[in-house]
Amino acid sequence: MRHFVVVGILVIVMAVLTYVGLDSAGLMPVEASAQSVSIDWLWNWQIVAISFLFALIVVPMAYSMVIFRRRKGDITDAEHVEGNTTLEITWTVIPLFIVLTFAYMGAYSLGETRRVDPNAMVIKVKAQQFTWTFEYPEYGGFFSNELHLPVDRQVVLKMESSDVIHSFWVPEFRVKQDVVPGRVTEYRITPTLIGSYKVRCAEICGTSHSYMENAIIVEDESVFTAWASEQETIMLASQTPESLGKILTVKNGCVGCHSIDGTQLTAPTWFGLYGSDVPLADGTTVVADDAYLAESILNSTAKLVEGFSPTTMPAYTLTDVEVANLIAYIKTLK
Ligand code: HEC
Ligand SMILES: [Cu+2]
Repeated sequence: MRHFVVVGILVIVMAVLTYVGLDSAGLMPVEASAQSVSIDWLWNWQIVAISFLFALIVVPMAYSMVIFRRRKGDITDAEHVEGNTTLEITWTVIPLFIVLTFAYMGAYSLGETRRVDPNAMVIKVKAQQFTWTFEYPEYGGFFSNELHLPVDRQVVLKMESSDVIHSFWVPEFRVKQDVVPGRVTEYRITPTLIGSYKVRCAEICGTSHSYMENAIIVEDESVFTAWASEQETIMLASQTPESLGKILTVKNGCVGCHSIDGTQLTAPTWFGLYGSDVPLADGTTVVADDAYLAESILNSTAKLVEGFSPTTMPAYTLTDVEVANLIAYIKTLK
């Protein structure tokens, strides 16, 4: 009996220590969405259960190894134990009850994260190798590579992929959703904390998968509206080839691979490209004039830039006018 009391106390102490240790390890980033509350609640109870089960196994094992070890010179057999029905029923029924409770809590939490707010703002998301593009239908359908969100308002992202499977993941929002070609998947989120976050792709989608990060900015409703209205105005006022070209580079995700300021991403930068001598993979050089740019945009593998892979640039279907606008925009980058 004394052993049971001692082990019982040690199990409780160990469980508490394990829980406090895991809890203070800071395994989770900040909680920045309404949906994360029920997920973190579930997670917390799982950590409680895990800490207790860990103590329940490790403490009696270590205790037995020390207290009931074979003494020097002891060559007798251990006491022979037949089955114990009460014990077996207990250790079947209690875990069954715990598992069912967690099943219920899981279902409840899932329901909470999917709770629909009829006033949710729709934002369309396009995932492509290797960037995200956001479209705001409520504001004239402008495109952005940054996801701006108003705080405390539910948004529903309608997500599509133009190539392979990607996965939309913002650790601070907790919820994660795959983006599958040929389907529209939904992601509901109510950001609750103003700040900057990052969406990252959580599905290995190709060589530059790790570059597939875009900024998320959660801001005050008024700041958001000002930003969105400004983007809408810019888009509506965009009539020059240069500005239309710029919009196309966002819409088509070109700027996920090509920088406009000289930074080296996964493709040659466009900064200072126009009129420069481009070294090609076959050892020759070519002057980046209109004809070369047009050819590179529509058929990027025709002349391969030295040091770059022929397969990474997607094949685009663009009209002649769109290509001309893109070139007009690239010309301005110097
Ligand atoms: C997935 C990454 C990716 C995307 C998206 C992408 N490109 Fe490219 N692009 C590349 C790579 C890699 C090269 C260099 C290899 C080659 O020449 O094909 C390149 C080459 C080019 C070149 C020739 C550049 C030079 O320095 O000579 C132009 C022009 C170009 N792309 C325009 C575009 C436009 C316009 C878009 C959007 C409509 C776009 N690209 C989208 C990866 C990309
Ligand atoms: Cu991806």
